[in-house]
Formats: sequence, C-alpha cells, structure tokens
Amino acid sequence: SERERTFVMVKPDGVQRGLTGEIISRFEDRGLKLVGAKFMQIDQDLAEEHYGEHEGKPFFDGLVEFITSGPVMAMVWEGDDAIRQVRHMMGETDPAESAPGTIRGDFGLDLGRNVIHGSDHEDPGSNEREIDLFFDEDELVDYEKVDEGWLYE
Ligand code: YYY
Ligand code: MG
Repeated sequence: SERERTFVMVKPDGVQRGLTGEIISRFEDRGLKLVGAKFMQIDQDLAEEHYGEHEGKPFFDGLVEFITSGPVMAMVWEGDDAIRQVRHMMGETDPAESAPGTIRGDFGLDLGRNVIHGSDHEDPGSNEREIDLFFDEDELVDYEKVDEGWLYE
C-alpha cells in the first residue's frame, strides 16, 4: 500500500483531559511517523472552513463552538495506508459505538466530545486539504526515521 500523510488533531476535550501524550504514543507505537505538529487555538474562520462539509447540519454551530473552545494539538502523521489506519485506530464517529482498544472507544462516551479528528479515507483529498489548511509547507519535516527498515518489508 501507499505511503500517505494524514491530518490528525487532538480536540479541546482531549487536550483538557490530558490525553495528548497517550494519543501521540499510540501512533508512534504503531509505527507512524510524525512530520508536523502545532499546539494552537482554532479561530472561527478556520473552524468553519475545516468543517465546511458539515455546514447547515444541526450540529454545525455546536461543533464550531466546541472546536474553538480551547487549544488543540494539530498533527500530520505519515505511513503506509496512514489515512485509513488512523481512522481504524480512532474508532467510530460516536464513541458509544466504538470498540474498546480504539481511541474513541477507550477515551470517550459522547458523540459531541469524541477526543480526536482524523482525515476521512472515504473523502479522497481531504487529507491534503486539511494539511494545507493547518500547515505551511515549511512546517512539515521530511526525514528518515531509524526504524523504517524494520517496519516495512
Ligand atoms: O469524521 P468524524 O469526526 O468521525 O465525523 P464527521 O461525520 O465528519 O463529523 C464531524 C464531527 O461532528 C464529529 O467528530 C462529531 C460531530 N458530530 C456531531 O456532533 N453530531 C453528529 N450527528 C455528527 C457529527
Ligand atoms: Mg469527518
């Protein structure tokens, strides 16, 4: 499968609950490579653009209010099939429907407080769009990680 980059964000609830390190550790342990990270607070415009696909839906205003309500950890993770693998590790959109062992299944209970965002593998190009929205090109780091020869055949 193909080497990909995906946009991942620990949402304000995850940051406030002290889950940032645990979540980063899970992706590191899996073998994914961190190529960008930014601890930041999202403003209204960025929130509305990031979640533009949901504009007009009943949960949109609450979603924008929530995602701007505190700092987030925005990241780019790279690896084989990274977009789908990250979504798989996240669980379902609703933590209540997410299997134990997944991030949402281990750390969440409520649909509107589901701890983490990851680019959608069912929406091709959403990873590039989200990465571009949050990061300048010179904020992403190209490097070889020492374990790559042991991770991939
Ligand atoms: O990609 P993902 O985060 O799993 O779900 P989306 O369908 O893209 O929705 C984005 C975000 O909106 C979701 O993480 C929680 C929130 N949300 C909601 O509050 N109520 C819904 N009925 C659907 C989504
Ligand atoms: Mg989505």
